Amino acid sequence: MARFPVEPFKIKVVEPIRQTTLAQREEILQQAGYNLFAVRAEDIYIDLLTDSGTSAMSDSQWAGMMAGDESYAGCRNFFNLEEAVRSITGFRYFVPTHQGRAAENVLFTCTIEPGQSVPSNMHFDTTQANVIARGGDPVNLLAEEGLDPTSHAPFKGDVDIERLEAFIQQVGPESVPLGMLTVTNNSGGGQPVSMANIRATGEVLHRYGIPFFLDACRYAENAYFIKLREPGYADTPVLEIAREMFSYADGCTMSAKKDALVNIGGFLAMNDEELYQRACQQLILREGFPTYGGLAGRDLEALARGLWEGVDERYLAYRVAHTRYLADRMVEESIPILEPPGGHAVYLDARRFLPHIPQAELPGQALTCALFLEGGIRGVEIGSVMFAREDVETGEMIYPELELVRLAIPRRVYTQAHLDYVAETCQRLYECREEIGGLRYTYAPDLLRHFTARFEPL
Ligand code: P61
Repeated sequence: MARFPVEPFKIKVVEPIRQTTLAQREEILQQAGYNLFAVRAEDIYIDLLTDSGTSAMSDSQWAGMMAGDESYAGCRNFFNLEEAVRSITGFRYFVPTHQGRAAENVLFTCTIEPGQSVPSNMHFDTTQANVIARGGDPVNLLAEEGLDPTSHAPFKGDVDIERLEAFIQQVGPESVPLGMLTVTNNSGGGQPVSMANIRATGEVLHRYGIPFFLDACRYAENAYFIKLREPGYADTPVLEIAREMFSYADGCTMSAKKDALVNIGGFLAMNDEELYQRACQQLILREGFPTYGGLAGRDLEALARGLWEGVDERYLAYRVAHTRYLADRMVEESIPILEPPGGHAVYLDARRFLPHIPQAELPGQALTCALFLEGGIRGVEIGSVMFAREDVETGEMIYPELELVRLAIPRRVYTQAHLDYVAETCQRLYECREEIGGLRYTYAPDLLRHFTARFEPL
């Protein structure tokens, strides 16, 4: 019997993948400086680096690509997208961007002055880096449960409302140009934020006159978790849940490469007309004219259609259960993962997987490399390489509380057999975990270090 809902689609186009030998992988890893971002995708067997831009598009989306109108201004696909964005988010204004970080860049350029702070449950790395790039301070105020990988709390993406209010009072509302929530919380295990918490965040921020933006790239998965887990929502359609989530916010940044099922695209949406006008100026400077914003007409069309497909409940039921299937297989084998699993990924808990490697020796990165060597699988470290920061006063490294390896599941791409292979590879690795050693940097850039850093085994 199938262990999770049968895929609500069938496969029309396939792309071959190939396994390499251990000797080849050793050579590849060494050449890549022990950083899997530097490995060619063709040398990866199962690619779980990211769920971003890696979705399989539907036949409707591909058909939409052929209906792309490549006019510079006012192409018809923009209006299809406008209808989808307005209908789903309810925000009055929006601009397309080429991806999520471009929306962040435009928003923060319009809002943040040097020295100001942007609180959130947990910023993802591009958001954090874009706040810092404006001279701002990204502040994470995740509620405590979210930092405990073993807690089974239903909404481990919730922000700590009391700390949020205390923080605003401490720095003064004039130092907080906006507040954010990342739904679901990608840096903390893909955990959802409850409706109650989204509502309360809006109330606190608005009490101090501070605008509230959602980092909405996985809003549909978040909405589906609300349906599954929050009392009172079991019979509410996901689309309505999503609309309610957005109704408490003043705008959102969106990387459409996630829940809108496209390979490229994003947008920035808001209610404030004056902010919209300034965003248009920034957009023209950085991305393009406001009816295409860094995308081709065909991409706008795929995005408009993908937004609707992303809130389809049969798809979401399959999606969340598909991820859960991999997590359950890991738990059966006692492999330490962050529980419960998120919507888009299973996160290995590198601290408990490799307790013999101290954070200074980068256990998450070491585990990422070991997984590639063992089975040609590519995950991504979400731990010290991505987030450790130097204390400006003492010069000491501050390590993040969570040391994770994320196995992100591309949407509509891999089958149950692929996931079985991943679980079996992790199981083999777990059995010989004591043989895995730490790493040290041979090169580490200042900003978004993990993309281009290089390492060597200790
Ligand atoms: C990901 F290794 N995420 O999860 P853009 N907000 C949030 C994201 O998850 C996110 C963006 C904003 C990626 C891609 C990625 O170091 C990495 O469309 C919650 O990628 O610009 C992206 O959206 C930015 C992977 C990004 C990374 C940075 O895999």
